[in-house]
Amino acid sequence: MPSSKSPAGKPEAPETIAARSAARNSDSAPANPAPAGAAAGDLPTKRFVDTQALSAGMAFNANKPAEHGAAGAETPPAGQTVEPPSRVPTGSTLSEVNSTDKTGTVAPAGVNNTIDSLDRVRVSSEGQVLTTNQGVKVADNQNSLKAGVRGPALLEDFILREKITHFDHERIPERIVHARGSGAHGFFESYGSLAKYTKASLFAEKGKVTPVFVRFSTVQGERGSKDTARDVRGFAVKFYTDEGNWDLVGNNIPVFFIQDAIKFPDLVHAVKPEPHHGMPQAASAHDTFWDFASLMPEITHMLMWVMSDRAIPRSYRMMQGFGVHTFRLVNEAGEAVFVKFHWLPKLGTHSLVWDEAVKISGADPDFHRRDLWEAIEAGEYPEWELALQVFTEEQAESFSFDILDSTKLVPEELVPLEVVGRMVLNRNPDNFFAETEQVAFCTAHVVPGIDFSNDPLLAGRIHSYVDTQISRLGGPNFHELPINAPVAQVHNNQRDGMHRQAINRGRVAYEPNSLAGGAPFQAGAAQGFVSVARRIDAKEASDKVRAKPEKFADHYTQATLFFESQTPVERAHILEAFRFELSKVQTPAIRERMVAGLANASMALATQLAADLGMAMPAPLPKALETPVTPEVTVSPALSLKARPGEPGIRTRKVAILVAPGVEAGPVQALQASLLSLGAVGRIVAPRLGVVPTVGGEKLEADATTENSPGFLFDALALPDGPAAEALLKDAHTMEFIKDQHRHGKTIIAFGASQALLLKADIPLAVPDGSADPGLILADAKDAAAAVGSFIVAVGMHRHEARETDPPLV
Ligand code: HDE
Repeated sequence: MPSSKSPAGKPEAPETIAARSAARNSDSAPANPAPAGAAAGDLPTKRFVDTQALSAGMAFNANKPAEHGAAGAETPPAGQTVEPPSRVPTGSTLSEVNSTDKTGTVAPAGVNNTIDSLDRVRVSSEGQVLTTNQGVKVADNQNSLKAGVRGPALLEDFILREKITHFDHERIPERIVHARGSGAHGFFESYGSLAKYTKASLFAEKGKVTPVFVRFSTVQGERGSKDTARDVRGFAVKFYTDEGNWDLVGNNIPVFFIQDAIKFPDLVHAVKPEPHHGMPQAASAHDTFWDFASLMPEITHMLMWVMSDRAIPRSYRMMQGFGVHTFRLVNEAGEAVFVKFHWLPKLGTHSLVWDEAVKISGADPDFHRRDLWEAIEAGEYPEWELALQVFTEEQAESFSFDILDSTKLVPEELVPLEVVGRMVLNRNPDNFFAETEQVAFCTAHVVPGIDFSNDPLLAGRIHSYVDTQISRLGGPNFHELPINAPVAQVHNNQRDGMHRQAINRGRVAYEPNSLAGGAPFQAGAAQGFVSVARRIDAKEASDKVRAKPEKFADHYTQATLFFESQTPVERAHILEAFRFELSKVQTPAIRERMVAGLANASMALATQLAADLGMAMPAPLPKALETPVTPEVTVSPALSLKARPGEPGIRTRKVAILVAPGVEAGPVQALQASLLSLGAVGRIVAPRLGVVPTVGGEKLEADATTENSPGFLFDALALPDGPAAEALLKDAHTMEFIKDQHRHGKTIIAFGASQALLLKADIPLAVPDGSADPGLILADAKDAAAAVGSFIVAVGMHRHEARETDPPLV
């Protein structure tokens, strides 16, 4: 207790006693300052005295004039602050000095503990006893509490009720789009300083490392839908920079369906399962999507991409990523340039073929999730390089397209890519729900040095993500969820709301203030985020309008560019995809309108499509812009998937080694060893699991079966020598296995006797043009080693397209 005697033991003066008495009330204080020395040894009085001194230190709001007029807009001053005389006046309570295991000690000055590494919330139950959520040990987790062994169950069973109540609420709403996804942790490393373009701290110097969390996703399907649907893939990266979180929420396709955010709900309603019967799941092949598409000609460029093999990637690890919109980079001097962001996969860009994607979706709907998880578990960390296309506003003005139009890309031949860093994903989440499901990306999350352009689609996104997350994640405090919290300090006057976790010290939750010495105070232009002031020029008047810039009206030039830049096989796949999708449409008028629109992008494509759909070729749709646009480039090889084969080799590819009792084990085991040494996986697949008797008595065990792991799940196939081949001849699963491998362009090696299997499966030894099939390797016992060498080279080619015919021969 504070004493009413001075330290020397003399009774205190009446003024001191009065001041100390007054300081013990929380609703008023004397008009006069406390006498000198009254605060000594008396905390309530010290709080009163120090608070008065702190507040008086801010005589007036000195920054007020800087809030007005244009002059200060680009360089707001730092907030006004006063150093408190002690920590007493800024605390919530004098009793903060009393600590328990629960309260902990006084908050360390200027620290927000909620942003500590994820270690603060990791839970390991190794060797621990089961408890309730209140920490009460549970004696019996097998029986509910009953009145007698035959019941009834009792309402007082708080253990049962807590368990079931929590279970009842385990699900949260899924994302309205991009519901199906998979994520991983990793890091970004800058290759050098980008100071000339941007002050963003993650690009400050060579070797600077920033933690990231990445989530890949499909767009249309629900949370439990298949991975291999034909769809654009989300590619969202959260950079936990030391100056706050930057989310680059991109896709694996550099353009988008629409030009203005106001059309997004229409697009999503059109592509989602039709509302009357809830079908089809995770598919655009239905009337409402193509009805909308055929009435929105700006979609044509994006349609070319989503009908291409880009929309059925082999792996998340083998996709490019794009920021899509034009953003801005801003340097220390406040100079801004435009930028487009690109992710380039180290493994190159590779895709499935449609027949394969359809089959995989049945056998393993988690194909991409499993692939990402397994690669990281195996230490085969996926890696991308970040590349920028940087250009000035003057350059942009001269382009034949508008850089604010998200249905257009900037050809690499026009503005080359600058590689500026790399991203490695090297850690799987501990818990799918806590991390991958609760992560909340947002285009509004930018850091100093990165800014928006006027892309009207981007503007809508800046609003949408936070808004949707408030309902998905149950209130406004989802930024406190461990996966979303930044590693940079968080200090502001936002308070309360559902599920608030931070326990803020002190009584001040407003700014300006004098009672907390001004803190937290505005950072000012020197440290804080300042929007680029310079407007993007528009020739049109700056009236309030609902309109689009004129260049947005060119709906077809880049659709043509994309189509013309594809290889013949890629073009054939685009045709087949349109044919499949439109064949699922029930309304002939929609098909007709769609084909008529495509005619404006490629007459060849549209004519063949009309023939394949059994319809007469319609007249091309009228164009919004009849004057032809002269593009800077008419062919861009970089737009083909083949432009980026990635590093050579077969790392992480999966090879089925098909065996049966009576297998010649030697070559099989040698092959499995070679594959492993090259970073690939050879999997022993047999009609049944378990030990497989071999000719030479070697120990061989199958860990997969033709039943649980069909052929299309593998990148290549090896067929064994020995009497096993005869057993396999009688197994129709084997025939399907081989046919699918062949049809999907995969490499097949057949040792000795198993060549009979190829014969039975009707596999031609040559490709349709008569030349030898480079993906078909026949191995004799004597030259087995050389054959394995050729096999590995052929697997490294990924797919043998020379086999392809429409329809398939096998
Ligand atoms: Fe999104 N988008 N989007 N989007 N988007 C969402 O946010 C939206 C767009 C993208 O793994 C939602 O948290 C609007 C373009 C990804 O969690 C929602 C518009 C691009 C993800 C939303 C677009 C994207 C989303 C749903 C047009 C590529 C998944 C759940 C104006 C550059 C992020 C959520 C993750 C998710 C709105 C267009 C990419 C509803 C309004 C263009 C990768 O807020």
